[in-house]
Amino acid sequence: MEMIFVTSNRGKVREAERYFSPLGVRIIQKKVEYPEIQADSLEEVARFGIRWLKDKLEAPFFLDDSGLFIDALGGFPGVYSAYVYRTLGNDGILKLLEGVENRKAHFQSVVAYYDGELHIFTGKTAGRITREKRGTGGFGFDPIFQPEGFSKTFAEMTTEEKNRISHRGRAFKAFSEWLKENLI
Ligand code: ITT
Repeated sequence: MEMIFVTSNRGKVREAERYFSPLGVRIIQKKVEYPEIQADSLEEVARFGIRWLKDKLEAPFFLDDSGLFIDALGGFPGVYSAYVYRTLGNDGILKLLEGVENRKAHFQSVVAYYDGELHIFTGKTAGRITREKRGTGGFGFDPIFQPEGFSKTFAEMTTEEKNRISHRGRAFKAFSEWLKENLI
């Protein structure tokens, strides 16, 4: 079967392809910009995205809204992650955390699937912000995020390694289990 993934982010598509192709699901990227509202949670942003898209696209389709939450910054950038990545980038985050001992952070991902009804799948990964960028794989904040229990950053992992433990991989797992029961 085919699944439409509404995203402008090639990195997310690569992870979805690696995750879903062994399950016989072909991922088709659709770049439709949808408004990312200012809200308190990723789930609200994802729900709004679906509400906005559902009259414009033929169902079924899904989207992913993710964020990096840094403990020492009170959860910032969180729902503002895309903006902060564009403006400050990884170097800006490292600068903000200069001299800060508490490096704890987590990634969260909300996958919203719409097939006439809305289905939400979430995943979370705890870790820490490194002192310098490491690795060239992945995308976004991957070079500065080291998941708990691992010595590599996400950017030093293969897509398969990252998928096994990442926020998005975990949300995809819940999504694929639901698909197996309901569709494939
Ligand atoms: P779409 O909304 O079009 O899917 P986006 O890149 O704007 O793409 P998000 O709003 O979900 O996606 O992402 C927020 C930011 O967090 C963005 O800058 C991403 O690069 C970054 N990000 C999301 N998932 C990540 C991951 O797995 N590893 C590293 N950075 C990630």
